[in-house]
Amino acid sequence: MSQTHHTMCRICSAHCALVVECKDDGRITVHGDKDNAIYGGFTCIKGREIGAIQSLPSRLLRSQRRGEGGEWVATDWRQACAEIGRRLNGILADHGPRSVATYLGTYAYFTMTGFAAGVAFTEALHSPMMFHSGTIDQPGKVIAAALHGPWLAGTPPSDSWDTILFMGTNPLITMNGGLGPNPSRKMLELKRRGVKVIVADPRRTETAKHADLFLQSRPGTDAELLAGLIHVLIADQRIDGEFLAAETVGLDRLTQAVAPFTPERAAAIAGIAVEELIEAAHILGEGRSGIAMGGTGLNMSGQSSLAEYLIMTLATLRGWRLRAGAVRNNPGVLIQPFPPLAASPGPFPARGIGEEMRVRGLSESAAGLPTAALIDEILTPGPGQVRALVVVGGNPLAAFPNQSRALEAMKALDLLVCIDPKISATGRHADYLLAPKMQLEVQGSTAIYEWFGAMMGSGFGYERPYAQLSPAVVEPPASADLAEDWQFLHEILRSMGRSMSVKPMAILDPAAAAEAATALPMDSQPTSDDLWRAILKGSPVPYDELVRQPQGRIYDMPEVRIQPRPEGWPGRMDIGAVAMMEQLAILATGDSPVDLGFPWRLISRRLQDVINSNWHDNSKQQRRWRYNPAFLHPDDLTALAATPGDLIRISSSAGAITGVVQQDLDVKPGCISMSHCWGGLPGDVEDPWLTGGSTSRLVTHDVEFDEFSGIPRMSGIPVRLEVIARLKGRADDDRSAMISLHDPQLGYDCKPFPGRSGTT
Ligand SMILES: Nc1nc2c(c(=O)[nH]1)N[C@H]1C(S)=C(S)[C@@H](COP(=O)(O)OP(=O)(O)OC[C@H]3O[C@@H](n4cnc5c(=O)[nH]c(N)nc54)[C@H](O)[C@@H]3O)O[C@H]1N2
Ligand SMILES: Nc1nc2c(c(=O)[nH]1)N[C@H]1C(S)=C(S)[C@@H](COP(=O)(O)OP(=O)(O)OC[C@H]3O[C@@H](n4cnc5c(=O)[nH]c(N)nc54)[C@H](O)[C@@H]3O)O[C@H]1N2
Ligand code: SF4
Ligand SMILES: [Mo]
Repeated sequence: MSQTHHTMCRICSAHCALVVECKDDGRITVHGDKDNAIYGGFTCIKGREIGAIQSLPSRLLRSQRRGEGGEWVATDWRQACAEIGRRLNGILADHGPRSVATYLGTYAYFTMTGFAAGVAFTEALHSPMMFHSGTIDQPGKVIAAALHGPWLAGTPPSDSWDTILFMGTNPLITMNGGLGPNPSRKMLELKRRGVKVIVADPRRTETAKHADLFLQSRPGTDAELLAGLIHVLIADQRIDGEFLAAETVGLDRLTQAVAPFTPERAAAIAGIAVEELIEAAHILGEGRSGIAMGGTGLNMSGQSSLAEYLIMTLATLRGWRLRAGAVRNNPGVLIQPFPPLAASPGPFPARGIGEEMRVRGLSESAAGLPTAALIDEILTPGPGQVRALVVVGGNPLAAFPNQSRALEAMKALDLLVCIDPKISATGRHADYLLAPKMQLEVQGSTAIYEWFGAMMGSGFGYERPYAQLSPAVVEPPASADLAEDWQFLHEILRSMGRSMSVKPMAILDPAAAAEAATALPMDSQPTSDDLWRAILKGSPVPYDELVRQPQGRIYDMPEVRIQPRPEGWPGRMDIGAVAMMEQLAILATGDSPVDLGFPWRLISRRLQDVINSNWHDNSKQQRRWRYNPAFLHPDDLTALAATPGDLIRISSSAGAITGVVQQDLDVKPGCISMSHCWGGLPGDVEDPWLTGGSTSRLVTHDVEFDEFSGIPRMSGIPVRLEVIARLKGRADDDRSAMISLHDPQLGYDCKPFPGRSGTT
């Protein structure tokens, strides 16, 4: 007899519906739920391995503290929390609330409990220093919304689209915004309907292979490319004049600011043919409904806020906004969406809204605290210096820019605590490792995906009133001593004599959410149910109804129609935001800076089978790649006199790493495409075939950065390449065949490797 349970995968934002079968012998199998109306059985290898990753040898089954001699000592988790509480009390008493910071990473978001509790924890300490991965991801989205002003009704539904523009995103693989859950099905559907897809990316991505027009643009030129497209749209009068007159201000300023970006000039900067730019503008200009969506590539190449602002502005110029009278396709199940109004509240402050950083003139922005500045906040002495860091579901030493400086920062802390199921790169320098339960062992919901949808419009989230809330489906191993991520934070606060008040994430309006916060009991251990009720307080469908449908469903909801803008409503979207027009004026003055000596550009990308620094050690997820190859166009291999399998040294102004060369016809010549969050730490003996290389080590965090969010240039990084070891023969797995060209020794043991080293 086996038992079947329903749950959802929380490994990436898509939250696919899963069926988990627990066999009598303890084995579990996982597959997509074919009966699910939204996903239709769609999953990826990561989700299907969700059971396997819980029993990897690297998994921590007990919390650990650092012993006298620096060794790890297993400890009762409550005991560890009490010790952490004592040390935090000491640091707070000596240095004040600003000395304790939190960093909420990917799995704070995807568990959602980590995020809600992380916010509550930081607030309970009265610390303003809550950092999260959003400001080293796509912070330009929120900055753009602030400068431009959101459109409350949202974006038009995908069945009305005839045009899509993707820039620096590959949603078919990453589930980033654009194609929703089950993106391959959506892409086929859209293509069948004749929707025109334009993709701008230096790499012909899996998504780009479906494009009607692929612009193989140069990294770091999205703003110029967008300015050129907008130039043509305005010149050809391919803009929705009536909508713009009624709902926006700033068209004159925009027209003037894009004037220098003639199609010829913009195309030359972007490294594409002028005919391609004009064709793209024509496709966009014909489109009656659609979306324009940027991703991490657009945000990481030095133009985050401006490029996101221009892509948002382009959609507004075309009038791609849901209008009065239309039916809202998802009135909200777990999350209260913005009011159904065909109106904008207008711009809101993009920066300078909260805590000032002590460095580089940065401050809290609409996108949160600038995470790249956390490194300096730890390393810069003086009042307010950060001395303790609590990391929830994140891995700063893999993910933060400038790995060498980040390492110095982690080492400089008086106290580093990681809530993480493994000893991550960051965990190696922690004082405490708190071992959490993993996804199948805890209750979960699809709320974070709906939340992304409510915040960012269609292409994220669900287009139907779908939701899933499921209980834990398996017990943790009998020998384990684990707690849920939020329980650690509650227990630390309890030991410190503090209270914990959780704001509902179901309510988007910050003031209303603060009003509806739930104070958790501190004299007893609250249950998961207590926490989820607090997170989902105010959900359009009541919690008690949600728990009755653990397999997820589309709810019958009353129809919501978009209402016209109320009489006297003052807000208008600003398509000529002065700060952005100033940035355009600077771009218009000259060519991009020349990085002498660093002729190649290292561009970011994601690998299909792993996510960030996670589960690189699971054999089924290593079938394609065991490491992060350095993908280069064959022309560049010729220029370097390199063959696939050779080792190259990749150097930037910040540092150097070693990469294994792979040939890839899809990469733009002059670019080297490599995934992030691999490699060890500076000082490690790194085997590029086993650990890969850390692209963060090539990033400076304080030289070129976005003035709003502080995100530095993490893609389009100027680098130099040099072959350091060549294959003797054609056996590209046989490492005994490697000959070092420069170093007498490669620094690691070149034993032959079983199995192939990967295929494209
Ligand atoms: N399989 C898998 N899925 C993931 C992840 C993962 O690691 N693996 N990570 C998750 C996370 S944390 C996130 S934030 C999302 C991100 O989702 P995406 O943003 O879709 O991520 P990428 O696939 O890296 O796509 C970025 C693209 O930008 C291109 N690019 C690089 N520089 C530039 C540039 O200057 N301009 C333009 N136009 N393009 C550029 C790259 O070639 C790449 O194709 O994915 C999530 N999903
Ligand atoms: N150079 C470069 N740098 C980048 C990027 C890039 O493209 N290029 N991408 C950036 C982006 S988009 C992001 S989002 C960041 C990623 O930033 P992070 O979120 O800091 O990094 P991850 O590697 O996702 O770390 C997740 C950690 O959570 C742990 N974890 C897994 N499951 C659970 C769980 O259930 N509970 C808890 N508590 N922990 C869990 C994992 O073991 C891992 O250590 O990196 C950024 N850095
Ligand atoms: S696409 Fe994302 S949510 Fe779906 S199975 Fe894969 S990792 Fe899980
Ligand atoms: Mo991310």
